Amino acid sequence: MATLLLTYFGAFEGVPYNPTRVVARRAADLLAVSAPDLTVHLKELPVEFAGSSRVLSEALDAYEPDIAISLGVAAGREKVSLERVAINLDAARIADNAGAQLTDTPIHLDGPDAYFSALPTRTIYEELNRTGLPVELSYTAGTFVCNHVFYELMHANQGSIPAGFIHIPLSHPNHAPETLKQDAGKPIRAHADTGGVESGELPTLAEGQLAAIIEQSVLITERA
Ligand code: PCA
Repeated sequence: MATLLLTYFGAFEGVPYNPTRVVARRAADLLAVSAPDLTVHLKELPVEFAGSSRVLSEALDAYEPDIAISLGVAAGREKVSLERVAINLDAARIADNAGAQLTDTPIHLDGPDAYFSALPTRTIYEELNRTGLPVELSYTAGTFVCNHVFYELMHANQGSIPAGFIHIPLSHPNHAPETLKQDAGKPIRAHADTGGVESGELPTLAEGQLAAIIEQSVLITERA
């Protein structure tokens, strides 16, 4: 019986509502039907450089997953980004949720400059793109907490299990229009550091479609 660790994040500066939480839950619901033999552990990671390392490490120790996928939101992106490269660098113009603002700090002093994803990102991309789903291969997960978690995940597993990171765009409930209504009290801002696109446009995808893309990514990874 295989085990999946699926992590997600909560709110952080510029993103008052993080869609990864609901998408992770909905993906787990889909997997309960499509992969009944898979045990799915959902874990929220704090949007903190140090805190995310600690909680991720605890979750890896506790669950000893066979597959580990971390989800983050990248405001402004149009497609689900199958991240391929994690770099050994924390550098962000915004502070994390613990107030830490890091400038050009290595994640592991003795670590390699970069790790490649250990998910079958090319296969996932080709299979899902063929069916018309909005997915892309991405070569930067930014330099904020998402890249940090991606690097930590790869550093911890050293290729021993399929593990990697997927960025999702902002989302809307399945029935809502495709433009995000800005809540005046809680402005949403895209930061390039966080993998976002600072174009002013904030495209969204339906939560159900995002959940299905994550579900399919897991199923393809299991088969690979
Ligand atoms: N996105 C941020 C951190 C948490 C999240 O969901 C990022 O891309 O770094």
